[in-house]
Amino acid sequence: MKASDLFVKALENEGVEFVFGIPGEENLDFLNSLSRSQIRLILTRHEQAAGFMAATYGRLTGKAGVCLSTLGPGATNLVTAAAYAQLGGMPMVMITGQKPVKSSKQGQFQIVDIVDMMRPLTKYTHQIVSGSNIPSRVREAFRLAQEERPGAAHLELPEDIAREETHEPVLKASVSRRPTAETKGVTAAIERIQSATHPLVLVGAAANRRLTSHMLRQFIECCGIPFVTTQMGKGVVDETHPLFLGNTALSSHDFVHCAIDCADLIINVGHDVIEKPPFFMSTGGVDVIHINFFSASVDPVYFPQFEVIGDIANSVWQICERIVKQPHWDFSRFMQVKQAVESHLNEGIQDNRFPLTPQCLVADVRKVMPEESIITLDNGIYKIWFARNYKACHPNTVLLDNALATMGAGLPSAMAARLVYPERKVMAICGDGGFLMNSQEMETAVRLKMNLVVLLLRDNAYGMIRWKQSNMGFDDYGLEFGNPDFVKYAESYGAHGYRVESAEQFVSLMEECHRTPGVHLIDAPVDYSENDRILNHEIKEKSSLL
Ligand SMILES: Cc1ncc(C[n+]2csc(CCOP(=O)(O)OP(=O)(O)O)c2C)c(N)n1
Ligand SMILES: [Mg+2]
Repeated sequence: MKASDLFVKALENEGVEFVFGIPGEENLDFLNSLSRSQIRLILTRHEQAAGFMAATYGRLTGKAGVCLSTLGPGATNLVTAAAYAQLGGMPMVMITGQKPVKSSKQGQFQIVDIVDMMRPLTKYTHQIVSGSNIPSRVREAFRLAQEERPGAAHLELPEDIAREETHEPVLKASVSRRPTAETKGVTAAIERIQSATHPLVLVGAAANRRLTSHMLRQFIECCGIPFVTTQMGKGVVDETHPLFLGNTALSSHDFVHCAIDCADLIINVGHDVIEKPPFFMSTGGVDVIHINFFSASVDPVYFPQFEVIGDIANSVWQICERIVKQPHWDFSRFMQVKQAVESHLNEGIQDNRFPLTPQCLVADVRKVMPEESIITLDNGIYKIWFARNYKACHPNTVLLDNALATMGAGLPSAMAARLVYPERKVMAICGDGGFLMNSQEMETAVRLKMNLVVLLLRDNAYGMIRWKQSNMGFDDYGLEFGNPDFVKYAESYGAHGYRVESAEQFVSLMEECHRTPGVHLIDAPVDYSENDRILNHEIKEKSSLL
């Protein structure tokens, strides 16, 4: 068998459904083998977008998403996506080509040491030097990419190796279960929760990676302990739940931090330091129980006193089985915070000002998106508004990146969500800066006949940085740009383009887009003039009075 055929068989053996990417001449044997497989090639217009799609496929399914590029420039284009998957805990396997390694007549043309380049960005990076190693190296790449904490893995398949004859069989994954927490650690956690007066649950990214939703909800309801979410922990437990207090979109000085400040114990389910801190620990401050698949990396802002390490759902189940609800638990202050959060979240949601205000925009998007639908966010100031104001009802229905926090992933991740969940409504929400970093994928989406809505928030600027600039007392300088006519831009791809002309028209326009097949781009002018007043001042002042 040709080694590239064996490579594709090894991918089939891992259950791979899609390979996202752009082949180069060094991948042509692999591409030819792929053409005879059930695995679908999703040809993209930039390798970075292919990487974002593969990572999001991994994020949604728990199975590594696969992306493909050529050597040199194709592989260097995968760098940001590798970091996105690695920091975000998303399983992804990257396959890159290379010139022949045994003998080559091309000098150093296009040759970069990709294996070394990928080292700080991956859990595993390896050059395949013999066809017979393919089964074990592919299995190892998938094992490491998928095992907690998930991340990126990289395999380089040189041209001459891909063409070799080989006779190895593929290797099946072993039958195994994730390790579970040991009883004494669970007992210590239970005792600490029972002795606390104001325990609070925090739900973070890892809880969104596996099936933890059911057990966690049961635990919260059995004990009646209120919960808050991190940006990447949204939706694990329904945020419309009466015990939901709010999201830690801001790191401090929001209403939700009044609850965190009052808590004497935080039961931290699935958060780790890769996310922007939802709160800051300090010496002599609140105690934290870290419940996660892996132990906590110690950091000046995070040094939990207790750890329950193992499968999260199992740990929560063990705690739930043995914990006794305590009469001295006092959640009255938390519920006061909830009231303040809810009334602040309702402010401005019916504001008919045009251009649209962020509060109104988020509320309108929530109105048109059914509970199980998915929004994917690019990176900009609106991410804070969505994390804070948009209530997620189901796991992984708000896909945002609070780890690498890169721009450019909004559209590709929506496309991956579309492929994984063809029956759900999917909307990408992007700034005019981030959208144009991967807008070429509109062509891919149209070619694949996707039903997809892209909501483009236009302030003709890198708004997030302008907000920070103003917050830091700097003059407004250097962050405004011009834009193409987005309606014509969409149409030039064969997509539908719209421009929002009034606040009243916005909801019906989004509904019409969701009803009509095809790719839709909505150019929505936004009014960010109050970002600084609300996010930097008003929230701080009002919450300090609580
Ligand atoms: C690839 C990348 N480059 C730069 C940044 C820094 N950055 C964060 S948000 C932002 C501005 C985003 O602008 P836009 O997409 O228009 O969204 P807005 O904040 O204006 O709504 C920038 C430059 C980043 N996070 N990622
Ligand atoms: Mg912008």
